[in-house]
Amino acid sequence: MRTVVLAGGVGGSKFLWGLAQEMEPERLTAVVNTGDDLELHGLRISPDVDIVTYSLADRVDGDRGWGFAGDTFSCMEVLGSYGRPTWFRLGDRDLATHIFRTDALRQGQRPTQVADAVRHALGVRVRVLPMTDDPVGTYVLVGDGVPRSLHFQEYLVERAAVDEVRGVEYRGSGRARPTPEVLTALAEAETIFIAPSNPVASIGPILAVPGILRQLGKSSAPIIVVCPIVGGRSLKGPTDKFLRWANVEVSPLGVARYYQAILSGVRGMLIDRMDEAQTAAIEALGIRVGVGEIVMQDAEAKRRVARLALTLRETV
Ligand code: FO1
Repeated sequence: MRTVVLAGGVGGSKFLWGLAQEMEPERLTAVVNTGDDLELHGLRISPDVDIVTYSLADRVDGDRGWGFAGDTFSCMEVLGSYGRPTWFRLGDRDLATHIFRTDALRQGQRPTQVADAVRHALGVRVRVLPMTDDPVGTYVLVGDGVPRSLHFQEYLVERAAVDEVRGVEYRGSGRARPTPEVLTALAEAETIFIAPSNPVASIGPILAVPGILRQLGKSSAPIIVVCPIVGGRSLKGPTDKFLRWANVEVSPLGVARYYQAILSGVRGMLIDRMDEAQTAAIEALGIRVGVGEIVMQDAEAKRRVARLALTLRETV
């Protein structure tokens, strides 16, 4: 069954890793958020694409959830001594990816081609597609009074997501075009999963690309959401802050309503056993609910969540 997963970084990569063990990886395509991309030290960095690729290659640092396992940060140390900012830590091995990407883009390759070259070099059989080849930047408005606008990575990493979210902008998304690869993958998909990533900051930029939303609207493939909220809390990062800003209840029901307001094809949602009491309310929206343990702390848990999602797919 040809399957597409809309994914952000860490949550998306765990779900994809599990799916890649439970189905034929060649039938799986990840459409990955690029709103978190940034340029630092003259290098083009695409964190979510890299996290997904390194995870699928079994090369990601399991504790951090980003970068290569066993990486060192010698280059950062020296850059720091030159007075360069070091809040966004690029490992020595990771830098090779950014150098390769930056050089290839300068030579005229598309981000999609670069991502494909990296995943092939790392032996990844799942197709990893940036959501667009056009520039999109997620910005977060923070502060009382006159709000300040921070790039998503400044908000998340430099300021450790301490600020309340006052607004979110997906700059460039209105002009961004989906790539032919993304359009074909969506058109051919028999199942579309939305990974347990931040619905506003990670999946939001993907859905903000008009051509992607249009193609999702045309698709007859069921859309199945893996819930990023368990027991009223985010599985990872500041998802709750983003949901509150969007006036979305921090619960599976809130997430179900949020996606249903944007997408017509939401047919299933996988929620945690802890939230089982919300099943009837979500099913009243016309969304079939699957219940299980969805926190993905180890390899077996990732595989279990993938199996639960695939089983739910059979019932919608
Ligand atoms: N996250 C951090 O919390 N601190 C970092 O210094 C950091 C560096 C980094 C470098 C490359 C990369 O691919 C990801 C990196 N991340 C870092 C993760 C990243 O900020 C986020 O987890 C994602 O963008 C959100 O999905």
